[in-house]
Amino acid sequence: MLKPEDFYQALRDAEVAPIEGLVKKALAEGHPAADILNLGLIGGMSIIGKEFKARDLWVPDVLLAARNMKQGVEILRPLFSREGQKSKGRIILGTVKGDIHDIGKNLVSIMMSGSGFEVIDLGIDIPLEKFLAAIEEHKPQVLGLSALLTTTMLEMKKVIEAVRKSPLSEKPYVIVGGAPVTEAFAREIGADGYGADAVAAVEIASKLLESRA
Ligand code: B1M
Repeated sequence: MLKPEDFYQALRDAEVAPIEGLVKKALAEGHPAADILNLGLIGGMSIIGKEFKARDLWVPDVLLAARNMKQGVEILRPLFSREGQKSKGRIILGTVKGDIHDIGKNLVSIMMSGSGFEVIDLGIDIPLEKFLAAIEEHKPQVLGLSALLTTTMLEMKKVIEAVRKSPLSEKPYVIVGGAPVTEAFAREIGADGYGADAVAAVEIASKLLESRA
């Protein structure tokens, strides 16, 4: 049985070796990669989040945990990838302006690639002009926005409005997600879809493309 507390301990370590060891051990024991991700890494990170909120941890501790988490995710990445398959559609992903959180967005990127989407990941702290330029250049069917702060959630609304008002002939569907984002908020800001997690993001993007076909 995978215990989030074990992953929490390894995420808090100053070295990356413990988290790498834990992920590799779980794989060797036959745990599915999705369980290691959801129960282990995300479970451990949610304990970090609670302690950060309670001020039992500080930004440097969380930065360390984020570095360790990324390392753990990298080990799992190939297990979610499906190289060489026909593209299901193109998606541009990015964390909106003012926001540098990217662990969740990176998971969405991994799951999208693993499900056959061609992913163009713009990164973090992306201003709306950059989203618009990338849409014009790459002509994606879907734009995915991530935000982790209550303050930056509102930036998503600005991006959606700018996409809708733009003179682009083929406008992408816009899906949104991130810890503070809800289905109701997504509807309120005019998004086409909301994903509570990375798997849900893939499901909604796939559904939207099916409805267009
Ligand atoms: Co920040 N941080 N942080 N942080 N941080 C939160 C978000 C916070 C909730 C912590 C807390 O107080 N409990 C809080 C926000 C409070 C609020 O807005 N109400 C907070 C704060 C306050 C801050 C700073 C302001 C702290 C400071 O400087 N004083 C600062 C802001 C910097 C900035 O962005 N301008 C800051 C900084 C940081 C670090 C840099 C230290 C680090 C980020 C490192 C990195 O990402 N590279 C960090 C971290 C790690 C966190 C917590 C602890 C963990 C976030 C995380 O990675 N979770 C977080 C606490 C929490 O969320 N409980 C917190 C794991 C990840 C897998 O989940 O990102 O939710 P998540 O992604 C999920 C879903 O949300 C969804 O799928 C993912 C997989 O299931 N999803 C999508 C995400 N994007 C999606 C897009 C989709 C669909 C689904 O469609 C496109």
